[in-house]
Amino acid sequence: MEDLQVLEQELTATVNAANDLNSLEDIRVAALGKKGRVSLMMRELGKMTPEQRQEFGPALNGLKTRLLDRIADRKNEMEAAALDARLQAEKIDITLPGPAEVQGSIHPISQVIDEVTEIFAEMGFAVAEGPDIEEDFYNFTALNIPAEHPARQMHDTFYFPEDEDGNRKVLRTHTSPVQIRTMMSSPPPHRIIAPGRTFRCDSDATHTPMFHQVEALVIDKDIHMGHLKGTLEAFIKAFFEVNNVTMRFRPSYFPFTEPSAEVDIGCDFKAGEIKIGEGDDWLEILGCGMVNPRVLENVGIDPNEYQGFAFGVGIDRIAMLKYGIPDLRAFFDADLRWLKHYGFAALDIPTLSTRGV
Ligand code: 2U9
Repeated sequence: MEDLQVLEQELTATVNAANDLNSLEDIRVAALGKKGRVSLMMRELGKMTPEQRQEFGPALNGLKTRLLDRIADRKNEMEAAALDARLQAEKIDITLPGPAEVQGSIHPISQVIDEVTEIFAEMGFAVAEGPDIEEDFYNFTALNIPAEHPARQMHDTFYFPEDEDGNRKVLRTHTSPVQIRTMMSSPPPHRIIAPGRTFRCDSDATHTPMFHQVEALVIDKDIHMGHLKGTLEAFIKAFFEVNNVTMRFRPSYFPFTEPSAEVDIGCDFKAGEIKIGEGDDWLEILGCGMVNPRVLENVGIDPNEYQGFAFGVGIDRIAMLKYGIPDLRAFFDADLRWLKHYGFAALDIPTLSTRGV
C-alpha cells in the first residue's frame, strides 16, 4: 500500500496544476475512476485484516473526500476565471456612439417637451411630475369627475384589476392628477406645468393609446381669464416662432374648469402647408379654463381666497403642426429612417434660448 500522505500530496499537486476542464477530468478519472489509483486501493481493503482495514479505511475515505473537494474547487476557480476573461473580452463602452446605421437622434416629442418646458420656465413655471399608474381619486374624483359621471366614459380609461379593498388603479388619462398631487402637498401659490405620457383606450388614424400632454396650472390670489389669455398668447408665439397670433375662445365643458373654453388659433392653409399665426382659417390647439372652485375645495384650497387657470395641450399634435409631420402613428414606429428625417441632433437647443444669440 502506497504512503497515503505522499499520494495525496502528489494528486493535489496535479489538480492544482491542471489548467483546463479536460485535464482536470482526466486527473479525476486517473485517481477516482473505476480503475483509478485511489479506487484500486479501496478494493485492496477487502484483502486486509480487520485491524489494517480499521486504519486504512478511514484514511483512504478522507483522502477521497478531500481530493473530490479540491477538484470541485479547482473547477469553480477555472469557471470563474473563464467568465472573467469572457467579460473582459466582451466589454463594450455603452457611452460610445454606435455605428452610423444604428445611431439615433432626439425624438421630435422629446424635442417639443424640451421646447415647451423652456418657454414656461422663462415665465416662472416649475415642472411637476407624477406616476403613470394613478389612483382613481387623483385621476378622477378630485377633478370633479365622480363615479358614474359621464366624463369617465369620455376618457376611455385603461383600468387595472380591483385590489383587495375594491379599488381599481388606472393608467392616467391626463396629466391633471399631477396638479392635484402638487396642490395637496404644498400651499398656494402654484405655477406649474405637467408634461408627460397619458393613456386612453383609443386607436385610429388620429389617436394612439399612449400620447403626450402638457398641462399648466396657476393658482394665486386675483387670477382671472386675462392672465390665462396672456399666458397662452406668449406660449403660442414663442412655440410657433411667430410675432403675432390671433386666438378664438369657444365655450366648452370640462368638469375641472368653469368656465371652460377651446382655443383656436388663426392660420392659413395654402398649397398643402399650414402657416400659423394669422389668416382666415382656424386651427383648434388646446383646451383651458378657470379651475373649478369644487376642485380647489377638493384639495383644501379656499376658492374665496384663491383662484386659478389651467390648460392642456396635446404634445403630439403641436409637434406635428410645428415640424410638418403628417402621420401620428410614425411617432411610435421606432423607424430610424423616419427619425433621421424628423429627428434632432443630440444637445439641440430648444427654440427660445437660441433667440437673441
Ligand atoms: C387641474 C385643474 C384643471 C386642464 C385642462 C384641458 C382643458 C384640455 C386637452 C387638450 C388636448 C387634452 O391632450 S388633449 O386631448 N386638455 O382641453 N385640460 S383644462 O385642467 C385642469 C387640470 C388640473 C387641477
